[in-house]
Amino acid sequence: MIKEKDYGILVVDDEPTNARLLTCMLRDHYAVREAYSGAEALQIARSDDKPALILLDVMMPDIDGFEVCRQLKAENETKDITVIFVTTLSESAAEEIGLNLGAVDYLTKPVRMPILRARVRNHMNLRKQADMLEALSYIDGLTHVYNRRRFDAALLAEWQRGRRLSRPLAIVMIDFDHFKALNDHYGHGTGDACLQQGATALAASLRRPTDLLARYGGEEFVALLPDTDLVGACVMAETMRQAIKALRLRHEYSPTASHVTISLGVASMTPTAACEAQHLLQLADRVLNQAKSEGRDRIGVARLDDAIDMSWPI
Ligand code: GH3
Ligand code: MG
Repeated sequence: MIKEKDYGILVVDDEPTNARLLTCMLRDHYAVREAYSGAEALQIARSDDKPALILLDVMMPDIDGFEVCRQLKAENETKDITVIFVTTLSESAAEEIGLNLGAVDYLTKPVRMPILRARVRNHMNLRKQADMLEALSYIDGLTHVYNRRRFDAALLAEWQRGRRLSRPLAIVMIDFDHFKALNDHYGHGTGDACLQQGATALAASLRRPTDLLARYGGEEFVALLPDTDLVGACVMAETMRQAIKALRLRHEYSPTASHVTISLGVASMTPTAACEAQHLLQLADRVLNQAKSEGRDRIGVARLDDAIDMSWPI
């Protein structure tokens, strides 16, 4: 989720008095920080507490503003930070260089407060709209949990993180049982409502802020659980199974139970260079299918042997 505090400003100028002046013009509306060199600006921009927008002086003794901007735009973590150049240089050549490097705007000193505030406000609004659109593009329209696109990106990121830190990563695949029969007998609207309530209950079962629930497709969902071993993931899977059961959604046409149930597949492994994230997913999918064939409304658990088998094509 995007928080208002994520929209801070960094003012960069080797002359502290200049930086102070801009800070004073903006601090009533934004959280403003200052940096007095290119190196310091890059360090703050690369930190966990990065600014949303940088007001960047061009002429600085060590790393100049153009170079700071070039580095910011070249790195994935910092490329989305909005950069506005502030300089005494008024030649169009300098402005052109700045804009071509990826800055969105260019202000010349002396900066007038109403102009500065208006430009910053406009660029912040654009930034917020872009962030909101991006966030929406990761949400499933029917159930409002994350979609497959978000899951795929998160799986890759968590796989790499797990590999770096040698921490286990778990996946729980979740599939509603006899869902076609539910649609056929109660109608698609009831099916949709069931998926909505089910997704909400599944998402509420997750405890850690790093856990993620996504709709994988149709009536299939997936939970991504970083830093979670097989035992921990099984506990989560059972919590989710019980949460769906507790909804008591009527399903008289299910051969498994009189209410809606789910089957789950659980897999966990510590990522290594020899293996890809897709293997973990296939492993969870495989044991989910086992749970289905063994009677549904149950949890399939991947054994270590299954993980070894995965080195062979399936
Ligand atoms: P199993 O227990 O083996 O999983 O049986 P199933 O009937 O759940 O599985 P199957 O793959 O045969 O059918 C899945 C059904 O889920 C068919 C499809 O129409 C329904 N479905 C998929 N997405 C949606 C949706 O967004 N809304 C509704 N109402 N139904 C959906
Ligand atoms: Mg199903």
